[in-house]
Amino acid sequence: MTQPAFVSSDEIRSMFSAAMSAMYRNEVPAYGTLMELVAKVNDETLAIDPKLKERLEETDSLDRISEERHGAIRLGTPAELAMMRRVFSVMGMYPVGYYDLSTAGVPVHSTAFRPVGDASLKRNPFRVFTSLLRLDLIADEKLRAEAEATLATRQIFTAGAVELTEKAEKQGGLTQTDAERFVSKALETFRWHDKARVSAEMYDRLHAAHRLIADVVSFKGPHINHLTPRTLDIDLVQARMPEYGIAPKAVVEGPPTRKCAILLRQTSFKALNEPVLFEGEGGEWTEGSHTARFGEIEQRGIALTPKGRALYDDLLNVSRKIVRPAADGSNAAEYEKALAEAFVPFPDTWEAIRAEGLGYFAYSLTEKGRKAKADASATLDSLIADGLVQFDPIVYEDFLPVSAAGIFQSNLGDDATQDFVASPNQQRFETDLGAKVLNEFDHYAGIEQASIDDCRRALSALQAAE
Ligand code: OOG
Ligand code: NI
Repeated sequence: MTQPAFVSSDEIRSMFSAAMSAMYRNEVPAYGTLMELVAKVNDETLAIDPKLKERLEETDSLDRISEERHGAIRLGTPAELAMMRRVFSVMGMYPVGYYDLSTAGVPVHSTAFRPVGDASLKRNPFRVFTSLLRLDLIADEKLRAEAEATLATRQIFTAGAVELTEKAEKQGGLTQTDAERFVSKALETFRWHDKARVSAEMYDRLHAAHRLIADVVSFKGPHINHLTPRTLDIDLVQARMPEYGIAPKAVVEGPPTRKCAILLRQTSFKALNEPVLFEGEGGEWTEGSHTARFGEIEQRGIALTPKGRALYDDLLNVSRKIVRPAADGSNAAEYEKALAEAFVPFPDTWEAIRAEGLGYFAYSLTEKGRKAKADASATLDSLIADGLVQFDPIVYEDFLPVSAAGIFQSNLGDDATQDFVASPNQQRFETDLGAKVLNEFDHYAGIEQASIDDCRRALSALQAAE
């Protein structure tokens, strides 16, 4: 008997992100408008920069350029997090990185479920920034107990999604028919529900403790709170949002505009105030509102080494000591100026970034290197100097805690800043997750090393062929 063929997990992720995009555009029309603007700016940028277009044609699939790169959800319990890991695993998405956001006044810690490996990222780069609410940071014990009790009685996964996840685990994959069913059943978890599970009175108390707590505890599931396409010119999209009737957050998060893009720059439009219904004691529904969902854009640059990242963190700190971006945008221009000035010490050529060991690069043989009788044991620097080996930046595929906090804050309202005692607890997070998260630096270093090994192997083969 022949086994029915399984669909690849990359394919399931592609189906899933397409379904999520369609659902979100339908639920949040402003997001559809943002997508149009992003596609237009990407087209314009490519039209005036044929070199960029050529490079993207070689390294990326140009036709998918404006597709979503990430989304985000916020979970309420360890059990939800553990099950979510299994669901994402079916789609080839694994937990990478640990982000403690308590330091930034947001009572969550997080990871990003994402494809690892070049081929999977190229096929579809979709990832989900996933946060777990930290009820241990709620000071009010009574409220904490109530929130816990409320969360304990919800089931965010459909029976079909659970069943098909188990099936995929047992069989090692899903057939096309099962994969399609899985995608539609898994999607339900991310849907918006306008009927709250708590009374208006409880919602108000949760909201007063922290707006994020109300967002996680009050609803039937962890509605996707934003999706994020890739833009080739984030400053231009930010500047044009108002023309399209959408209100951008005050400033772009992350590094300043540079020739050599580093890490990640992101901005969003402000979360919308949406109608929700609360059930009264007599079973009647009363109208209220909730602010959670928005749209975001991102532009990615090179992954930095621990040394590069430390320099980035230092310079960001320097700029924020000079000007802290105000939520209302009133000092946006000053902030941008301070940020640009603070980053002057960060080299802005690939050669210097490489020479100083600040970024990760993928190495490959040049045209000349592919024909040469080079000494395979020569140093990398001399192979580069001889024009035999070239290097390209490895793209940063993860997130930045300070930026993430900025995105959270701008969508929680200006009054939401709150101090928590910094208390990263990666061990607790991993216990709840039921797995260890991948260390992002090890991951990039591994990609870099593999590319160097490939070069040496190819050079040795050429030498041996003499
Ligand atoms: C997640 C915010 C983090 C990003 O792009 O840094 C994030 C959230 O608001 O739930 O998505
Ligand atoms: Ni985001």
